[in-house]
Amino acid sequence: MRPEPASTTDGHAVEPRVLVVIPTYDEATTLPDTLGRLRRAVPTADVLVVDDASPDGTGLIAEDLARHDPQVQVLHRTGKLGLGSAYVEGFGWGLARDYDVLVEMDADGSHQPEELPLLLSALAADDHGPDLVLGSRWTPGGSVENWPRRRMLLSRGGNSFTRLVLGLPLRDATAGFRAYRARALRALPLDDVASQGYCFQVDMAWRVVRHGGEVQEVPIRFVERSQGRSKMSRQIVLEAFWRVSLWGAQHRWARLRGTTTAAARGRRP
Ligand SMILES: Nc1nc2c(ncn2[C@@H]2O[C@H](COP(=O)(O)OP(=O)(O)OP(=O)(O)O)[C@@H](O)[C@H]2O)c(=O)[nH]1
Ligand SMILES: [Mg+2]
Repeated sequence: MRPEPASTTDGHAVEPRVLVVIPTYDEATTLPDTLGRLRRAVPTADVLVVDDASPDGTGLIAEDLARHDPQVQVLHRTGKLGLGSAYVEGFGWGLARDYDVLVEMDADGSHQPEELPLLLSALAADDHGPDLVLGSRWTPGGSVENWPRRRMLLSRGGNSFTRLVLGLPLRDATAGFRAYRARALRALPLDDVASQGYCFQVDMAWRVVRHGGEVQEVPIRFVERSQGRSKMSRQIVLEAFWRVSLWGAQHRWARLRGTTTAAARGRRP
């Protein structure tokens, strides 16, 4: 799942083409600042905003920003179809245009665009670098600012549950600030992704690991949004709980069947 080292015909290394996918739903108050900071922090990266017909007019604001900046594009969808499908559509858009790296980032200011170079350099460390880099809140050096205690507990508890049930060796599998090598995404089936809420993040990390990909965590500073409204809901928490439980059960069952089939094969004359 390693990307070809990008090089010109005369052998010089070229910068990987980076696309940052930003899903938006009612982020009129946060998107302009996030986008401005991102464009200053990593001027070579292109941006795709995937807006789900936000009632607050985020789509129009994004259009206006795109009109003044050829590196910003907007994908308009018909209604609130969920974070997971927004990313899958954004990835499809980027892969069809031959980007080398696809980044996930929230519009709400929780992810610091100034930290994106840390993720990108971890990904590009060398040809044997990771397939997916997570901006991790719970790895040493990572931090969370302005979260109430119950949100801390939910995130830490969710990650412990994921480690236990799936055996994923990650501190922050629900992290939403991350960078994928395009080649790693191309190797995955994405048309059956059904996760909508933040379990989409676990789903994707789990898919990369199951396909033999390497995931690395780099510490980030996560800052609770100061404007707009969180889309986190009880439904999203419940979705994560039942999907992770189901994946864990399916995985154990498949392993058990693999073991019994192998044992049965061993008994054959
Ligand atoms: N296109 C699209 N974007 C969404 C949808 N739901 C959330 N988003 C965006 O996804 C990003 C993350 O959403 P948040 O509301 O911050 O949710 P969260 O980060 O899981 O929760 P908090 O930790 O409370 O901020 C933001 O940029 C949202 O606008 C959706 O259904 N469609
Ligand atoms: Mg958020």
